[in-house]
Amino acid sequence: MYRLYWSPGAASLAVHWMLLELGVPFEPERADIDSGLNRSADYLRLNPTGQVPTLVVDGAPVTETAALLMLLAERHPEGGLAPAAGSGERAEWLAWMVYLANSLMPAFRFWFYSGDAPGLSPASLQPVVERCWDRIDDRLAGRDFIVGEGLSTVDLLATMLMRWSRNMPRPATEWPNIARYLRRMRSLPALRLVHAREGLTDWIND
Ligand SMILES: N[C@@H](CCC(=O)N[C@@H](CS)C(=O)NCC(=O)O)C(=O)O
Repeated sequence: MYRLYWSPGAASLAVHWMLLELGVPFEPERADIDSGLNRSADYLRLNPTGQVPTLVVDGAPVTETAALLMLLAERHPEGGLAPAAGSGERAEWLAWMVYLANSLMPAFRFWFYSGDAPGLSPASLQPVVERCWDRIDDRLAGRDFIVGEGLSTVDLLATMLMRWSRNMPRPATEWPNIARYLRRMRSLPALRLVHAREGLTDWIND
């Protein structure tokens, strides 16, 4: 059994979505950022950074969104959310997971939490994010998924990050291949379900 500590629309959404996509049992536990639950003494004991997500796996807390998606893919290979180890697509999958975790994740962190990166202005972060959309948009030309022929953890992470851009000066939907890709992603039942469970009504029906 897993226990997921989550906050609406936060980085935990990708892990929440994956658990629903896999159909595995889990206990959702709110660690809402807006109400400060992520800073409670109990939560800080589990995750001293106070960030979400934290997933308790076999009694031990595990953190970092990309790592959690990869861990869940490894523990549930039957879900098909990662190419098989040793396959040609596996290297691409690894590279895309690490790319998203190294590029967009920190850029968004600094965008939303400017105190983490004093001196980095929104104006300096915007081109960093937009260069990532350029690269992802190129990748999506003629493709339905970022890696391979089916949904993978890369799509879960990328889609969540695309949602985060919705109020930026140029949201990801301004890139044509990403816009087409998101129309498809937004129709996926588990993505719609996670939005409903997290009480999110914006973006999913755009
Ligand atoms: N590197 C972490 C970043 C997670 C993160 O930044 N989470 C944000 C929400 S999107 C958070 O918990 N913010 C509350 C805080 O930092 O106090 C990961 O990939 O999981």
